[in-house]
Amino acid sequence: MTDKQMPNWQPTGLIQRAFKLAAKKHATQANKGSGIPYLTHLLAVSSLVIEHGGTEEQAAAALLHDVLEDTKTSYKRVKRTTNKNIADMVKACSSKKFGEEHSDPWIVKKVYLEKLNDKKPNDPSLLVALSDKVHNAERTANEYPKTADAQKNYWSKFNAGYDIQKLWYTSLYEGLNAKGTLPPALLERLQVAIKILFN
Ligand SMILES: [Mn+2]
Repeated sequence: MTDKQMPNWQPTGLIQRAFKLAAKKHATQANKGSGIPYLTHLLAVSSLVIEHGGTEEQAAAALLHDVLEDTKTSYKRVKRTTNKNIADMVKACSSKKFGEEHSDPWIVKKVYLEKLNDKKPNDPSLLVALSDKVHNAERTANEYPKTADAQKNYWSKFNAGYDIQKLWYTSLYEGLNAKGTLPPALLERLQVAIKILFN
């Protein structure tokens, strides 16, 4: 007799293939200002997705969520390696690239926020997007300096400064929260990190 509970899902090969493609495509990238492989972010986001009830497809999409935006990989390649559901989620998580004429970092963010607001509440990419924002915000909060001067200065290493980052994170939180379908515990983690960063 055992009351051992089985996992909600078993890997079918999708998540393994997603990992293999992500590890290969992001192999030369490190987190901002460190030698830590970028793969840590992808694993953390996928883990958050799984911890909050995500499916294997959502977990696989999390591993690949930056592959279109940050590497030379096509939608077709993602779809061929995994499937259409996953490729569509990855595409939904990507910000559109603009040419030099749109170097204003807010324009890219504004387009992403508009796209987010148009998404149906049951869109499977939303859990991946929220997990991505939670990991970014918590990682930033963990390395955030203690003094006000150093805090303002901290944002200079990002393309967008303090004011844009604040508007970006608060708009993201509001947009994701408004869907009414995402795990409250995960939304709260984003809110807590935002309070630390932009108090
Ligand atoms: Mn990301």
